[in-house]
Amino acid sequence: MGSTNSTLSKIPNAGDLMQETGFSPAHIVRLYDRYKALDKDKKGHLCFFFFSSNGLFTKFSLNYFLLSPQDFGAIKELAMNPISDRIIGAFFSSGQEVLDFPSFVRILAHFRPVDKNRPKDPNSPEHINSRSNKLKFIFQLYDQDKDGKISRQELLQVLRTMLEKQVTEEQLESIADRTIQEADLDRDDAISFDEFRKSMEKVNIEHKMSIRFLR
Ligand SMILES: [Ca+2]
Ligand SMILES: [Ca+2]
Repeated sequence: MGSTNSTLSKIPNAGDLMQETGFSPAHIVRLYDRYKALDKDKKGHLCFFFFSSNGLFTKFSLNYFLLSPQDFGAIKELAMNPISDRIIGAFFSSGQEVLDFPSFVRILAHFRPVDKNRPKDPNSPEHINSRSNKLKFIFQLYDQDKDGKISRQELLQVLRTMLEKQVTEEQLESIADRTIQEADLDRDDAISFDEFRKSMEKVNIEHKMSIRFLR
């Protein structure tokens, strides 16, 4: 595509962003077009979507959509999952109100498939889309008060958001209790990041948390 380079030159710090996120020039250009299209009302509003079919860490599937707020509201079964705010919230520092392009790209970079061919250099910093960073990303969605632990309340809140219309409050509580019981190794009734990582050991998070950006 001849237009790739000319668009790329209009994107501030495109080179640094590619370096940081591992996106190719074509990816960056495509994401930039998407960002521009989404931001046409200049509100900086982007809606993300995240839900799990059964709500459990250990068997969870991730789906992701990028929609304008209008589209978002128009799709009924998606509209009952307002968890999108959490994804954005996890990446906003307090006081930040607009999702700028670099932040947008960094969020999406967590969903980039892991490159099998890219050689691992032990001295280079960890890639944004590494397994560990993908897990951290999910963990942050649960850990709303950012104290490094997922409390029963925090877990319940996420489960409620994801499963509200499908299960009763009692079922939600029993899912939360079971999830904590299974993951909570030091018995403090909360799930630390280490415990979370262990509970996800058998989950192919690299695959589940991947989006093909170019089709
Ligand atoms: Ca917490
Ligand atoms: Ca614990």
